[in-house]
Amino acid sequence: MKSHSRAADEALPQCGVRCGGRLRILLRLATGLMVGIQFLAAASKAAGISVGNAPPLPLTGTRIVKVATEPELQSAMSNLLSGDTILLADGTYNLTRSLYINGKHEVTIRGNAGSVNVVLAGRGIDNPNCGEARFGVWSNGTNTTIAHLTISQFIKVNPTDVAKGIGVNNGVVEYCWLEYTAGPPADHGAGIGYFNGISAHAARNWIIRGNLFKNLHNPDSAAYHWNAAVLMWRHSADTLTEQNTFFNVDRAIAYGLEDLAYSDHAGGVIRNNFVYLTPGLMSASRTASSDGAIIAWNSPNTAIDHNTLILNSNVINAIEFRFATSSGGAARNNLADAPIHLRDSATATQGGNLLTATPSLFVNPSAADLHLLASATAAIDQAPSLAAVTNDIDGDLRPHGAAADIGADEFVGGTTDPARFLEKANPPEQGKK
Ligand SMILES: [Ca+2]
Ligand SMILES: [Ca+2]
Repeated sequence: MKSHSRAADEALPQCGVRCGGRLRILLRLATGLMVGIQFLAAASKAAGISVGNAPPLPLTGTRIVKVATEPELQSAMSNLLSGDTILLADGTYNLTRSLYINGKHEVTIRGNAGSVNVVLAGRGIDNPNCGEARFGVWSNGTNTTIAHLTISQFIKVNPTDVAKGIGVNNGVVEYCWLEYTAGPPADHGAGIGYFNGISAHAARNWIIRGNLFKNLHNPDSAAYHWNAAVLMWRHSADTLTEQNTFFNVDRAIAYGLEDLAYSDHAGGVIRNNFVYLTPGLMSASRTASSDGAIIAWNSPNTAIDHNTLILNSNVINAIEFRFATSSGGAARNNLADAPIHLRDSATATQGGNLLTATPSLFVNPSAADLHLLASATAAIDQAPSLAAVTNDIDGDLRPHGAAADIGADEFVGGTTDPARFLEKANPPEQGKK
């Protein structure tokens, strides 16, 4: 089977619009993904906001440019200045052209509130009539923020110089909905089924928080079997990936892939994420080459703490560090039904992990709701305290009770919040099921 290679990535889909030449995709959402970028601030328990609710975001920006129609939106983009906030009125914007943030920085594109009130609709990468609307958003600017939107299509960001690590830094993708709904994308030059949820090159200090990645899964017939939903690589560093739910994805998170002269990724944190794979998702032959659901390959000093992974034997390892350059990292307090693996001379500190988890510990595992049941005493109050992890997937503070809980959920009693965003018919603004 093909591995995810640089050559493949540079053969990215061409579609007759501005996606060829020197452009490299930093952040790419394949056709059929639905993206609901809902809010930027972490859910605030203090404000009485339940999980899934979208706390209001302060409206900031040098200029606030209000738009209510697609032509107004395009006009705002044409006249874009660094520091602009484009504020979209509720509605669906059928894009006639991708939104290009070209050479501008500190740009925000957002709705007023919620996640489903504003929809940016592209035309689809596999649509021969995609025209100038192949992506939702394309950016080469730093500090790009996208919020309170649903985006049907791509977000694409172009780094300046991958080899020198000069990239598009400080991006934020929070509370997104990324669902693959239409089978693997056609072959656009990199093989059938080449996709990622988020694929970032030369990206530093990105935050990927509170998203749902669902059904990013290729059939065995596809050329690519292990596309990561979150792939941060090619001289990326210091990514924070937290509080996300990964449901039936081929690979959840990859920090680095290749054994290069430079760190493919460096530093960063992966914490408080749920990963759930339905039994039988993978064929046995595929499972045999699965490596891990969360991987740090050529990624030194990466901390992978307090994640919950129920893989149901689809993937051999819950977490894998690979290559000697992957040193100085840690895997602590993870709750999983698969091992932590050190491959090709990688090293990592390990402690507090419980790797014999069963579905019986969780509220509704088949729906990727891996919140702990009150009966999950093997995990509750069993984790050594980590100074760097002070909350959980819900924003509940750790430790609650006698000690912190193993895995992504700190059990605080009462009604357990469901996993986020698992049904479009259940808008996250309405919170609980
Ligand atoms: Ca506890
Ligand atoms: Ca909790």
